[in-house]
Amino acid sequence: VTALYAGIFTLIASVTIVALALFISDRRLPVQDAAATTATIYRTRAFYFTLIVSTALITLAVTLPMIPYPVSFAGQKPDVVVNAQGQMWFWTLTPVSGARANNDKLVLPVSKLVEFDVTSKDVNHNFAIYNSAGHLIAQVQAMPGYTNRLLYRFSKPGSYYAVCLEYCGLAHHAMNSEFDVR
Ligand SMILES: [Cu+2]
Repeated sequence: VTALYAGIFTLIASVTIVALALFISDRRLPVQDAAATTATIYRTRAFYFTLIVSTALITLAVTLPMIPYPVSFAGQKPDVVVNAQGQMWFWTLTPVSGARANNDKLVLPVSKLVEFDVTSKDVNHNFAIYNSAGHLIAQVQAMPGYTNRLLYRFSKPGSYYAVCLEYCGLAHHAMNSEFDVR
């Protein structure tokens, strides 16, 4: 449904832009000397430049606070540390401190700050965390030879899934590990 709305919006916006361009190009300027024409062109250019830049800045200012990412945890000390290693085609989630594994399944505490140390053993993967409703709640790139730190505080207990979001080969879709928050 969202994709349909986006498509309709893009169609209407495109048609409006083309119609405006045709309307503007159809108007004839009165006969003027070269200097006056140049001045008119410069004025028009300055007007559209100001219009476009201010529209972009206002849109940015209005929409930026709506970005669906959690507040920054920078500078905070994590309560829990977990190693998350990607490999074709599975994740290995190993508790380092503050968490445990129950029958090989990772169990994280609720409302504690969790640090995922994310890396890859082979190619680039993307470590993404989904909740049981299928909503993406955090993600970071998993790169060979480099560790990315992803900080997240789980506010609700339940089942969560580590999923790969970077196409990494044949069984990319199967790179899906469940863990619990209690
Ligand atoms: Cu993948």
